[in-house]
Amino acid sequence: MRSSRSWFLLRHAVGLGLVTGSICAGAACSSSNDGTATPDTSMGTDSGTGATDAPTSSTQDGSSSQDGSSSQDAATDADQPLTVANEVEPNGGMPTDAGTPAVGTMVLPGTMNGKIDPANDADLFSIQLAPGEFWDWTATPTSADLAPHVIIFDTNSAGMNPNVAGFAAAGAIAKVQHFVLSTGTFIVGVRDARNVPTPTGKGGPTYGYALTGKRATPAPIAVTFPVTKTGKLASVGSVDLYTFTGTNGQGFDVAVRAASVSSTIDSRISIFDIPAKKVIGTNDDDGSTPDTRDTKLGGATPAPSTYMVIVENEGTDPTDLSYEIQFSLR
Ligand SMILES: [Ca+2]
Ligand SMILES: [Ca+2]
Ligand SMILES: [Ca+2]
Repeated sequence: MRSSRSWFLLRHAVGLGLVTGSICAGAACSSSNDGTATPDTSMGTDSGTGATDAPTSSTQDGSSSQDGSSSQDAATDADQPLTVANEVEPNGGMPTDAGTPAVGTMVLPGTMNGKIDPANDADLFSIQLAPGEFWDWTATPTSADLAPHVIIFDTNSAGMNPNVAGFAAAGAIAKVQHFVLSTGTFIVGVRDARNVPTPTGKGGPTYGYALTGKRATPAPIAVTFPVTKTGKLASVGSVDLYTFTGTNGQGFDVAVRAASVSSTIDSRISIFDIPAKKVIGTNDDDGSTPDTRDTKLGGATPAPSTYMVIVENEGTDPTDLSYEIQFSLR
């Protein structure tokens, strides 16, 4: 019989395996992946500073009209009614007598109040998400004891949703931004970051948290090929978004450079067809370096549409979250 922890980690590991990606809509697309992903280790502090780059609009190439994020399922951050609930244990994924993992349920947008208690506790809540949605998650400790770690993952090992995670130092707020790529059965999990991936005994009655999930409005930076931009993620769990409308049918590549700019980001990129609400591909390693920091994703015969590019960090080092992103035509 599996322990709750092993179930959690199993799913987590499965999710990480999915992250490697390949590509594209249409026939001839390309990408590389290495089949590996950096495990979700803990520790470190959330850089937590700096805002996401402000959207900067740019003129499109005239081949199609730019609609920006107008086709997003926009929702305002403010005034969202939050469903507030308290966790009910057991919810750590321990199989029940029927063999079903014990998982709580969280209604979104909402707040779940819970505790990482006893030591090494994990709290898992099933959630309902849809492709194209953009979610802001925060886990706010109720004392300086908890170093919150939040992960959102798709329980389906054949799904198209990579794990997203964020964490913070003891007493600080962990943040995660999640652009949902595909339909799935999702779980949000809370632990103490120091218990990830190896339990260290952290937890207890003072390790409380308020976990909040709110809809956010994507504010992508509009780009026109070819162009190179630089960016900096706001935290280890934050994403940056870019959008473009078509390339006149011309093949293209989007590459994120982290290693060559001495960033500590372990990048991952995904491309999402906004009106079709369909993920085109995800890549977490372009194979160009011994590590997995750089990524590349593209297509030879892109369909005319408006796309969202999601830039994420799957690493755990917040030292330098800057990066360079290249949009090039073939
Ligand atoms: Ca708990
Ligand atoms: Ca629990
Ligand atoms: Ca990577």
